Amino acid sequence: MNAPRRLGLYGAGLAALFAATFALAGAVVPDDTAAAWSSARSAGAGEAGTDAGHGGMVDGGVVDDGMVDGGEAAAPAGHGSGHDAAAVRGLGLEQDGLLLSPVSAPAEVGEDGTLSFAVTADGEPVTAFATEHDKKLHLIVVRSDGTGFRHVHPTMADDGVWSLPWTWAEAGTYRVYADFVPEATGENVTLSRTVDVAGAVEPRPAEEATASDTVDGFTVTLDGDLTSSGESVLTVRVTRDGEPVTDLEPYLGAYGHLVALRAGDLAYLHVHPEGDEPEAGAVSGPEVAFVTRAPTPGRYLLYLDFKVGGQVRTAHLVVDAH
Ligand SMILES: [Cu+2]
Repeated sequence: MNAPRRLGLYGAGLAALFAATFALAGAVVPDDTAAAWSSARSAGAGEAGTDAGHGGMVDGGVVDDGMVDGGEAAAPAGHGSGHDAAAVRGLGLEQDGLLLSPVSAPAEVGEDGTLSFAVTADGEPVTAFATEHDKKLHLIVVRSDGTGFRHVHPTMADDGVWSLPWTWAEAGTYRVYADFVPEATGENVTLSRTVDVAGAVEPRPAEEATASDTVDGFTVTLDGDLTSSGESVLTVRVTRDGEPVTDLEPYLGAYGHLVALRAGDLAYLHVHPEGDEPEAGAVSGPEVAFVTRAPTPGRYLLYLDFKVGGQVRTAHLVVDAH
């Protein structure tokens, strides 16, 4: 068999594989999420994105660049441009040569089990992680519509497998992010995979922008503009019954921990707290400030974990970046 013919058959096989993948994705992933994946693929493949299944997909690099690991969107480090600070991240299972293994978790709603995974490099589990925000690894889980947010900290066994007890409260497609700093590079990495949970799914309408949320009697209000043109300061203010809360306790190396995701594709923003790390036993409030930058204009889902009286609560805010 000559080389061009072999390549042609290989290409046909890949095209069939990806046609099947897209059929599946269309069934379980919201249209806007699939569209984002498609446009990422198109960006890396010129006109190929409109030609799936007819050869455009098999060109070298196309698959890696959009479909599987987020490609250039997820790994822009080293370009040295002003866009680096707003890099899109967390949309793929690979970054900087590190891979997120398949995520094992209960398959159905209400089934008690274990969520587990490993981070690998060159086929070997990674076991050396630097401490960042008080933890070696931060696990974020959220459903495709932004509901069901959880921010938790699994433990790692000697073989590099991270795990924690897990039960799903609702069916749907979830994105699972591992946010960590490998000791080998000292560079922050965010990897993710999607996990499907069987059961009836009730689609929810897209969320409206809201700069305030009340949880357990604590009201969290956001001040400051999220922008794509540069870093900005977002300040959250916590009150209870109209009174400022001044006994916010340190949590994950700050007086609160903020996760920001882009609505539509759940791209993960890097957010860092402003100010020095709190000393043990110190309290603060009612305001906590964070610095971040949106990768694009559009709607973003914010989740603030804060700790009062030894209990961590999560407030949910929705903001539009310009
Ligand atoms: Cu964490």
